[in-house]
Amino acid sequence: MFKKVLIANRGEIALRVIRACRELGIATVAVHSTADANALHVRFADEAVCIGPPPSKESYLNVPALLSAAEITRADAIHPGYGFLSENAEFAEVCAKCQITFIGPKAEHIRLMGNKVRARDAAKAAGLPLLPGSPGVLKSAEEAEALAKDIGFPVILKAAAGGGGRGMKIVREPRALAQAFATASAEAVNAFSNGDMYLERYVEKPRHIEIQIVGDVHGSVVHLFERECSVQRRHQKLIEESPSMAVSPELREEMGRVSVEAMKAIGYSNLGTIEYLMDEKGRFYFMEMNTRVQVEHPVTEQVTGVDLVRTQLLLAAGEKLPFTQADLSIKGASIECRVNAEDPVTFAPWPGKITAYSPPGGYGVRVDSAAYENYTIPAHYDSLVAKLIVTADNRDLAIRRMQRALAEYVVQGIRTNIPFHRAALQEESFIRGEYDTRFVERMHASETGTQRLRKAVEETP
Ligand code: MV4
Repeated sequence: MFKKVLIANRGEIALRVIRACRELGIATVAVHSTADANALHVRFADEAVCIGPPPSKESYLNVPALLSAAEITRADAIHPGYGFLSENAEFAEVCAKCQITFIGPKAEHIRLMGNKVRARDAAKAAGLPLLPGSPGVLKSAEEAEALAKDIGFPVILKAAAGGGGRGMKIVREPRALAQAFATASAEAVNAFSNGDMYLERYVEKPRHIEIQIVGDVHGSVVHLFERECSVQRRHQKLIEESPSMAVSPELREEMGRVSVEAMKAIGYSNLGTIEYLMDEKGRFYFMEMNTRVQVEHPVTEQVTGVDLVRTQLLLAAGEKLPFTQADLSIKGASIECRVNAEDPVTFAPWPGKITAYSPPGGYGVRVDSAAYENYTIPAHYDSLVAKLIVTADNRDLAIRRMQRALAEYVVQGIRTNIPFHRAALQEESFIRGEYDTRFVERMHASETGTQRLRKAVEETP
């Protein structure tokens, strides 16, 4: 096992990794920007190294500074968390060159999944279901037009280097396609220095369902069932849950089985998440794969009893999977609300000093956060204040427990989206489990939705 792990991240995920290391008897090194000198991850780690000024490019993304920090502290592994360098294949390679274990999958798989066209082709070859679309990269507007006529409209153009909602364009009629292709490709060159595009049939009201995968370096792979992440705004997830109301036991078995088979086929190891779009008929299609630990991993931990970050560390050290598929099942229901420092109505970021802080607790409540009273949330990074996770025997009780926990939560001095969550969890479509990726849009457009939101703002201290 590793003797010392450097955590190339900040905030709640840095704490999550530090805690897992401590339980394994592994020493930890925190790195931080000058803006994070008072951050909790710095205090929780055994050692801390300042790696640069506030902008991420000069600190948390600064590869030479990170490797120097690892070298001077004699760390033998780096955990990248999520975001930052977690899906950077070059970083994973340079770690290996420096004899430092990158805690994650092979660089080859990070690179493969980072290119959405190659990922799509690999998914198809590995037996995953795809929407009808272009094989490989689109070579011209004419090719796109011919394909779209076969597939039928609407279609969606996506950038090979995009992902997570960046570099996409929906096209609803044949005469709009050539222009859309030119614009989207030019935008992709601008944003990613890669104008490669592909095309798929567009699904109007999809659900976002993802399968958690875990593999060891000896070829064993299992799945840890699904998470539903359809409550999003501008591709930022707000509420995640496991299990999904849209997934029957039979569908769960099938989605899990094909996902595991695909990962075995490509020789994938460590944690991974296969994202699927689900249409109104419950058919599922490969969308993208994430090659990191995800923000929403706790809901899976809560219903399976598997510590995913501990498992990630064990697998990176070469250990065999400590469980088989037959050992795994879902117990109860878990929901996560992402508490962000933002206006609950407009979603405008609202960093600043937390003047009063009292998190909820009690049975079935978990708060993954790096916030504390008098802490100032810097404006340089994401707006996540806390992940509030509840677990219960069934989904109805989980929703009630979440409402109870949200009502207990005191965060003063900044604005948070706690009122948004209180209102969202009152939506009939959420309660029934009949929602899709347009949920937030619909809630904001409805009279009762906005009324509940206003009332929740008033009731939140
Ligand atoms: C789609 C789609 C509909 N049809 N692809 C958004 C994120 C990126 N991973 C892919 N995305 C989508 N791809 C086809 N063929 C709709 C979306 C989409 C979406 C997907 C998941 C969760 C929220 C979303 C919000 C808008 C669009």
